Amino acid sequence: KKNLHLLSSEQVELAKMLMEMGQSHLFEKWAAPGVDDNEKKAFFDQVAKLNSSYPGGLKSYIKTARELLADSKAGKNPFDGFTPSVPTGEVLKFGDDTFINYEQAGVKEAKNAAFVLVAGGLGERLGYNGIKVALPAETTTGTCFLQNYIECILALQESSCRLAEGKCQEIPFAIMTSDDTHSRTQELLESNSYFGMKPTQVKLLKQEKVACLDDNDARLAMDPKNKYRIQTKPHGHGDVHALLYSSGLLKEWHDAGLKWVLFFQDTNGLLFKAIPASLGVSATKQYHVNSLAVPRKAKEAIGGITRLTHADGRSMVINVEYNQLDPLLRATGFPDGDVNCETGYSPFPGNINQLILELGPYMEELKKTGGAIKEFVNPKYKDASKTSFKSSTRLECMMQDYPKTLPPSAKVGFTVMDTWLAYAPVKNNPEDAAKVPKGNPYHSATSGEMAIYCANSLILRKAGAQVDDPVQEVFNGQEVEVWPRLTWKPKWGLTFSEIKNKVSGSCSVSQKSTMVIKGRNVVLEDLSLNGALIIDSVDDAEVRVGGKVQNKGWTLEPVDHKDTSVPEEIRIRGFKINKLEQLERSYSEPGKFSLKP
Ligand code: UGB
Repeated sequence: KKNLHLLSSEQVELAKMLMEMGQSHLFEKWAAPGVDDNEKKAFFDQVAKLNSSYPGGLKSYIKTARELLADSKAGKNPFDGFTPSVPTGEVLKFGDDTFINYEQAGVKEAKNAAFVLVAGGLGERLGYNGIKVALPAETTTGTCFLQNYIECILALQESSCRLAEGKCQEIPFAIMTSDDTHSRTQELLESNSYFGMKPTQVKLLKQEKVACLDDNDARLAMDPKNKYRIQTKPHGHGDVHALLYSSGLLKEWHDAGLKWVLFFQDTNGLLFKAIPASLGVSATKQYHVNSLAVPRKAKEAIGGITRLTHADGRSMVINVEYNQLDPLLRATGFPDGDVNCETGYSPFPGNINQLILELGPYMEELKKTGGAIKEFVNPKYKDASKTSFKSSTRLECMMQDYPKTLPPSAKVGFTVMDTWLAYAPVKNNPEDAAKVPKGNPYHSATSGEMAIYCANSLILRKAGAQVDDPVQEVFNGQEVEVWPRLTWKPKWGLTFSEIKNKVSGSCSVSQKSTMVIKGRNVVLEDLSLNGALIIDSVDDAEVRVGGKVQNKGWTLEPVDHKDTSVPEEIRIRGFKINKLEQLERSYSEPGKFSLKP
């Protein structure tokens, strides 16, 4: 009370609220009036921020925390009354007619879409010192994830525009950052001229952290280093919904006539190969919510898409997080829990957290909820009495839990794609990846890069080229398939039809080969590649590449992930590229050209 004169009237209200909500301990160690006044004011600035950035404010946060902590203490099952079953969804096969038709429909719709990347996570499991979106997706070209994402969106924009006969719209791109990633994301964009996107097309939304909790009464935790600050931790990717809503961005998109919002994560170098077809599924099936999924190995660290049916008749299709699926199955009549079925995979498709939401119904729902997502709490208790925690905890939320508040009438579906086409995230550090049980994916920088070469090789094969089989090699203790290192810019071809149109005659590629296509109108025609080939060209140049390209090429040389003389982004993959010899051509003038060595 003796410090009240320092505060504005709003801050006085916040102080009262904290006292009423059982948070008087926050002030117990405060110095006498007149001492540390600036710190005391800063404390209330922090409280005001925590209050305004949470839907319903801090009071609501503390109330929800008490309820969830009581449920957790009582061991209440969050799925009480629900029985899981395997849902049905759209299962796509790359390159068949259905797939091609969905891709076509998706490209058409893309002009009505907005993209949202959630990139607030630090990636503790990966242990990389930089931001994850700055990591090269592959090191043949060194293109980082953010550049790849932006170039894919621009390529989609152009293809969509072409189909709409020039009625073009810029596809908006929002990135959710956090204090851990915001300035470095901004710098990465600015120092690379937004990778070709217009700066106005990109919006950064920073998520705030939430207050930590010390005990089952939801007493807010003090920052261990500062008695005038509350300790905070990330709230999870679920924040993206409240941020899109409170920033007014959703309304802006809605007013501009957009129809779809596509959410994706920070390190999946394959993702956009699956986007056109899955957007096509959303548009054709009129799904309010469409989750992208891949076949999932039992107990793999990705959530399982599950139908949950309640005893009272309610039913929903929702992601059940990987640590919850096994206990849920065991508790509901599946004594073996989460196990592979005869296909060698879990019957529950794996959620890759790529969501496509129809904007109209999404806006309507958010008007009701403000974007608040059902939260959970995961305290680490000291002992079985569950009365105290090993360290402070906080409420968390996940973006894929959005459908939990939807009415049963909502059309919630999912689309299963081949893993090789759609999903290769970079999440695990080399040590942990090397310990992954055989047959399960590593999800490391090594496997993420190899997956890109594999996918590109398989796509070219399907487009008619003869591409040699991979060889097995071990990098950073992980056995991987090494395919020819084939890469191309998204504008060369994002959909299968686009790529197929650029491969003609009888083309072949040996395993040791590397190919980098940077130009838009490059056609491979009777090309026999056994080495490295790099082609760059301006958009108005049409280059036909054929004949026999033979040289020493580029090789992969193993490096040890502990060798700190090698840059971190290289050593975490366990190899570096030795550029021995290549055929490199650049076409900087418009016109028709032919390269036939
Ligand atoms: N992220 C944020 O933007 N803010 C945060 O506070 C936290 C994260 P992780 P996770 O890929 O297959 C998810 O850590 O959460 C961003 C799904 O829940 O990589 O363990 C972060 O930057 C799971 O169902 O993954 O697991 C990143 O882009 C499964 O689908 C994204 O959120 C799994 O991903 C995901 O964060 C998957």
